[in-house]
Amino acid sequence: MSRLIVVSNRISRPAGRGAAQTGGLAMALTAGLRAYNGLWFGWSGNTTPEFTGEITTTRSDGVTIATIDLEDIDVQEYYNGYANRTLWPVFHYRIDLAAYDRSFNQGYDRVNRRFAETIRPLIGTDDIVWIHDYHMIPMARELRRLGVKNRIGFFLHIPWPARQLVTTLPRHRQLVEALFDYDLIGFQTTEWLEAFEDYLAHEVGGSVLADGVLEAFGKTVRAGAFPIGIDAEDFAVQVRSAAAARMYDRMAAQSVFRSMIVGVDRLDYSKGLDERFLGFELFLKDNPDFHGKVFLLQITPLSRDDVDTYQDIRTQLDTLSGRINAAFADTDWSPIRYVNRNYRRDELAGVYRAARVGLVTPLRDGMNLVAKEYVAAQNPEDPGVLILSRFAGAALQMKEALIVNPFSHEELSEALKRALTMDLNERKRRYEALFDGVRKDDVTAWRESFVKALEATPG
Ligand code: ADQ
Repeated sequence: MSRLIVVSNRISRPAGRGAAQTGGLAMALTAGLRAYNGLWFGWSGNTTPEFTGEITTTRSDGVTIATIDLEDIDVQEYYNGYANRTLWPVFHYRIDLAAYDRSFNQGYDRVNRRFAETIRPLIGTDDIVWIHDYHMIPMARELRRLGVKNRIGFFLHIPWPARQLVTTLPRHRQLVEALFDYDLIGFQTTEWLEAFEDYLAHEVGGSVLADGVLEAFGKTVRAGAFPIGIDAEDFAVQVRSAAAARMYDRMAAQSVFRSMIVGVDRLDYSKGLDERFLGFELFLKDNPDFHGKVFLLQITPLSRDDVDTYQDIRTQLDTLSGRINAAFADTDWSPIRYVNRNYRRDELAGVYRAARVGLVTPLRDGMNLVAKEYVAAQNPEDPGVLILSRFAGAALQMKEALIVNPFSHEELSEALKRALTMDLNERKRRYEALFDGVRKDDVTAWRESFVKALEATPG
């Protein structure tokens, strides 16, 4: 088959199977590229005083990695600006947090053009190009302008929001039209795909033709739902590792006579952390008999710390966890352990396994891989219970979880009680169905179905 070229904003270096690296998207792409002798192109994460387009190439574990440095202003306008201050909040239903600034648009277009111009000479005639996520929406348009005729696919890792939100974006029409320069657009779920189709029908007179072909702007594009999964095989290796066992023992020693509830999320307002803390607070108020018998371990590495909103939410969560602990703690017990650091994947696997409840309650999430990792880490003989937000893409697949509305503190509180008191038979039944899905719909199935669909497009 042809070579696969993957383009994404950031790159994390492949570190081999079983390596304890982090990152949902990074894990997924590394696994994919290894199978296709692929090339992965993106921003190095470094800045340079003046953009040169100089590519740094390294080869690691069957994957060629090509990176470029960006100027400081690029990072401000494109990454911290249009991507994370405009698109991310709007696509996660937080138009109240979105900033619209002309310089952000310009930076976004400039960086996409720079990416396209730099990678253009690396694209061979038979290569297929797979572009990832909201940072890179106009990249196909730029590549087409440079004469690239190859098949180009796009995958959106985050939700596609309802059209009433998309239309708040000052340049929504151009943004959507740029997607019609791809051969295939992939969404995480049918819900996000339908929202996209709804926008086309109502805003630009588009229509859905047969076989997932969409028509608008006098062009056609194929689109489909391709739910991402975890590298289940690799995760099984992590779960069986010595580091996972050590972490499991450490956590188990902490939870003698106590049940642990775990949350693992980047620090982001879309993850619903304050609502989660408030739901847990209500649970403690409503269930005094659980005092001293349960604690919530919330593992939350800081992210996007250059963006003000992220600093605000950090302060908010510090205050909230402090307040709840002050109100309920006893000499030998604090209800919330709130930890702002990264763990290795094998260590996380041990933490998940030791937790009686996995609490995954984003207010809006493209998919959510933590839900799948939590299930994959469970002991089949004594599995824990997954509580999952109905607003995570994963909820469409993981129906045997306890599905909740994360905005409702009552629902969170009731689900916690139900999970903590669920009998072994019901826990096993739910776990087995969930684990089956996690194993079957893994990252390999995702990658293969997308690449196959892209190869099958008329080009
Ligand atoms: P994210 O918003 O980053 O991804 P998610 O899918 O939950 O969300 O992936 C997070 C990953 O980071 C998981 O693999 C998790 O284990 C890891 N992680 C989180 N906290 C960690 C910690 N403290 N230490 C180590 N690892 C940690 C985006 C979209 C999602 C979509 C993914 C993949 O927002 O909806 O599921 O891309 O498409």
